[in-house]
Amino acid sequence: MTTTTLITVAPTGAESTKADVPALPVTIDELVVTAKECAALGASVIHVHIRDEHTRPTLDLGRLRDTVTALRESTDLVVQLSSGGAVTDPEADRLRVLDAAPDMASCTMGTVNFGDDVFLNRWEFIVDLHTRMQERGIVPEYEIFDLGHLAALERLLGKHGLPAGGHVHVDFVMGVPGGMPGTTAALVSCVNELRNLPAGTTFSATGIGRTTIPVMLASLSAGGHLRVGMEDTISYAKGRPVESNMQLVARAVGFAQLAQRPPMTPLDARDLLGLQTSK
Ligand code: KMH
Ligand code: ZN
Repeated sequence: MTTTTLITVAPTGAESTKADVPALPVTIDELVVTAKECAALGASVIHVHIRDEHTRPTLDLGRLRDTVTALRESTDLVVQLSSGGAVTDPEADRLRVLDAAPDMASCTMGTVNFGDDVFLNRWEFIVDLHTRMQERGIVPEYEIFDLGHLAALERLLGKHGLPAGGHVHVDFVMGVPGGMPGTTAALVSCVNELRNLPAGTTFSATGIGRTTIPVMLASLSAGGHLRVGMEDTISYAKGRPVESNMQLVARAVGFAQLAQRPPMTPLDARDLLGLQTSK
């Protein structure tokens, strides 16, 4: 059982609007402030979606590059760019995210219904993303929205080899309407399937909306890591909107400490994830 906890903050996402959620960090400056504060609390990885000047989701390459630079200059967090973007983003734009040279990028392992939308991840697109990341030394976080996505990952690694750095890390994204439920039983099912993946595979988990707390507790008790943030949860408790990403990270740190698995440092996270330890 691991003795520390990797905490990823996912501060923005592509789904909430700034008008509905004014505390959402949408400018580079807001992202940097959030990143610094979350790092000080115990986050070691930041999962980044960016917005344009109108606060709409974008995959603009220049803006992505500026964001990576700004986050690197102001924190030692592992910078993970979303290659998922918004459900409307074309595949070419999603692949181009890698040109911003992040430490990590997400790689979703299959198509999933996503509320009223469809989050499309064709097999050939997944292979393209995985192999381009291998070539560039970008470490993937494989996003698992459903149990079958783990079977797809087993197939991917069997056909195309291990990711850059050699370590496999997955993130269970639970409670998306259309994906697996955010329950302990579903998390245990996923953990059981990890036996088909390379020894040492690690996992984090995040529960969307009101599943955030059950998923957090289940993940900690199963030896997993945590992802929290306003990408996934905008309500702190019934009738209490989230005030900031820091509030969610602080709660995750509290749970991790109660589990006697305090947050790991960004350096330890780099080591765990198979990233180069010099920035
Ligand atoms: N916004 C979702 C459609 C990822 O970042 O890779 C996709 C998502 C997953 O958030
Ligand atoms: Zn995301």
